[in-house]
Amino acid sequence: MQQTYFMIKPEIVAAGDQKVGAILSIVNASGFRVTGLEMRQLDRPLVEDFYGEHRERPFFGDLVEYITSGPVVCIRLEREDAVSRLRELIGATNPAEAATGTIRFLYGESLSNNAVHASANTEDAARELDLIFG
Ligand code: FUP
Repeated sequence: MQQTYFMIKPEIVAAGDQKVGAILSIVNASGFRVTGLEMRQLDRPLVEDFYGEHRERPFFGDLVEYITSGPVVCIRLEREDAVSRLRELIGATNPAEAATGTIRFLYGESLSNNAVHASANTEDAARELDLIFG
């Protein structure tokens, strides 16, 4: 069993429970078990740390602004090969390039507003779960 971090981003939470519920249903139907779940508004220092690898990128300021703009749903997921399976399930970073049926294909609006986050690798999963859930 492996754990990964999944996050439903602010524009989806702001759109209401129906979209949040639909995304959780997709994840659940794909064999993931929810072992932690919390809706909360993340503060700026935490998000700057979370996305620290992008600190020097031109989009960093907007990214931090967006993720801190409203509540997100923070989720710990568990299944076999959870990290790579969840990345497959969410699709490419840019929804315009995401495979048909993936979560970003279905719910992403743009590269910056791409509905969800999933840890990129096992090291990031451990780091992100520790940052968010302690
Ligand atoms: P991902 O791991 O798929 O979430 O993608 P990245 O870690 O490369 O990027 C993190 C977030 O930064 C993305 F979800 C969206 C945002 N981003 C931009 O806004 N512009 C870019 O050019 C690249 C990423």
